[in-house]
Amino acid sequence: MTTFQPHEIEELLQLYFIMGSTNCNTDPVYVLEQAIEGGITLFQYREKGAGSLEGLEKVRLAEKLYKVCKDAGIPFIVNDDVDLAVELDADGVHVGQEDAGANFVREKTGNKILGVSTHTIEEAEKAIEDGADYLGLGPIYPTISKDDARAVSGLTIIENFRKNGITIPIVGIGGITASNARDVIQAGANGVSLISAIAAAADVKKASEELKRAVL
Ligand code: FQP
Ligand code: MG
Repeated sequence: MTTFQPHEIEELLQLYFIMGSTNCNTDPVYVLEQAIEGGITLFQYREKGAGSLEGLEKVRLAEKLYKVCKDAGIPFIVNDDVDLAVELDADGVHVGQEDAGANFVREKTGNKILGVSTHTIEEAEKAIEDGADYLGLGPIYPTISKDDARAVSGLTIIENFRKNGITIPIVGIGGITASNARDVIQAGANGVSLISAIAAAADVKKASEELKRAVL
């Protein structure tokens, strides 16, 4: 595990790739390697949903992907599973409003990166008070990667958060592609987060490179 300063976290959010085995059409290790070659700046392991790995298999894949990240100098964030993050000594954890509370996660994980999904200014203020390092906002656009996604928020959620004095790092998520990524940054986000636009691409490296150019 590596610790990061706020300005470093802003930079890490630039092209934030999220993935689990069910998002990939081929070997997840290869997909992650290709995405890293294409220029992703941060990775989240999100092993979730129908057909996802459980138990030891979930841990084994996490270990493999963490190693790929470590070798490349890309920080490794675990979605939802605080115990897994602690067990692996991952670089961070991401939790939403239906997951373990951010204050609890902060206490359990020390100075690991803590990301929190928020949908309102109130949730954001609470997350910041609880020690969040960054906020995930979305779905900005319609998405196919999350069955239980909320209503689309559009870019206005990012603009509103900034107008209301939320200054901590923000990453937009949900339906982001190379065509709309620039708009998400222009609305006030520090970066974009995506699953399908990279994991399900025919050429993962090329898709990552295109996204990288869009957010630069
Ligand atoms: N933002 C981000 C990040 N990562 C996420 N996993 C989510 C939002 C969604 O708990 P949550 O978090 O609402 O749903 P799920 O656990 O199914 O992903 F900011 F990192 F891009
Ligand atoms: Mg969650």
